[in-house]
Amino acid sequence: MTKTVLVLFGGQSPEHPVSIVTAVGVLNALDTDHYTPIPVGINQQGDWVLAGQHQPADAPWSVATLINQPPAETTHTTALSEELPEVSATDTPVALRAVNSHAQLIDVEGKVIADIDVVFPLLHGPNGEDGTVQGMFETLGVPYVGAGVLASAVGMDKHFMKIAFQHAGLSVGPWVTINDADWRNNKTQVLNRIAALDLPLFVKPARGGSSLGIRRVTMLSELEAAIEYAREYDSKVVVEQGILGREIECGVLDGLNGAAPSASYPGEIVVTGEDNDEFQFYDFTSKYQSADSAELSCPAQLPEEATELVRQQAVTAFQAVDAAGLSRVDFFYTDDGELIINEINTMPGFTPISMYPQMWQRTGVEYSVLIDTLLELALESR
Ligand code: G1L
Repeated sequence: MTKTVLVLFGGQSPEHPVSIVTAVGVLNALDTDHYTPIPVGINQQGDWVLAGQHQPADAPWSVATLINQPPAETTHTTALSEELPEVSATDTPVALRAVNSHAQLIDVEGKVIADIDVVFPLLHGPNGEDGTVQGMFETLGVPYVGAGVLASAVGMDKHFMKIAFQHAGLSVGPWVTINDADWRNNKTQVLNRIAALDLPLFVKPARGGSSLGIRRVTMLSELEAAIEYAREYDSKVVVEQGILGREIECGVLDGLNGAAPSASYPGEIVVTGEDNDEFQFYDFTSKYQSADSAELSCPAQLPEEATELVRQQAVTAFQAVDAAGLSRVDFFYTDDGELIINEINTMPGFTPISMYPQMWQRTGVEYSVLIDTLLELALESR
């Protein structure tokens, strides 16, 4: 008997397309001897629909057979399609419910489509990776891959993330958090606190999975506008002092049977183009377009002690936010050899060519093994 995996993707976020590509990667790599995948897409309206209905019946994630209807007309000719079709108006709306402490995927009439053993959530942004959807799974009592409610929420909140890291003894860069009330009532005081930081500054919405709403400030005269801009995305804003250093990332994978989490080799994106400003940061577009001028160096070229420190601190960061499953931890490595933690991502890019799976591959763990391990972790009684 295989376990039924609900692969939940899409969602109401700008990263909807990234999520679809990720779902295709996971669905193609899933070990179908042990798992039966059921792809469910969340469309831009927030509705859950059965995906894969337009796939050929022999596609690994075809659900045409499950819902007892012939596959729709399709242009796909191969079983391993590169793309899931656009979520269309004819896709069957579905919902998840719990009956007799078991999760069931049902249609709108309440007919059971499948019993669900585990959920693989591939969602970004609000209601995806901020702990809310994880809370729904907890309430339904269905196991799910990845971080729980608390770690997901902390991983989405740059203010609380930094506090958790500091408490665990990790170095975070200087920063100022601006709450809505602070900004409305004590603006001058807030601006004075920020003036104590060194330029350039990065002004960011405190909660936001993407790079949206972020501005780099090189003159204090630009600061207020940058804060107002970030506030369009979140009423809470963090202002960070820019850190001069190399960006080093590290993958963390939880251990099975209570074993400690392990860390991949550290990785670094090496940009070979001319655009090499020290403080340049990936904007929303360039972050997700694989520029051929950028490539992964893994293991990153670091002194041996620094490599070990990155790996240890990545595991410390994972534990500091009470993460589970996997996380990608991002650091700055300064010219004086100091390591400063930037952030943890409890839902890192996870296509087969994303940083996290690539770093693990260089460490000797294949994409399909990652997926297997994550599902096993989720199914372990915790
Ligand atoms: F479920 C996991 F494994 F925890 C998980 C969930 C989500 C890993 C990675 C992701 N990543 C994404 O969903 C995304 C970055 C593609 C969001 Cl669109």
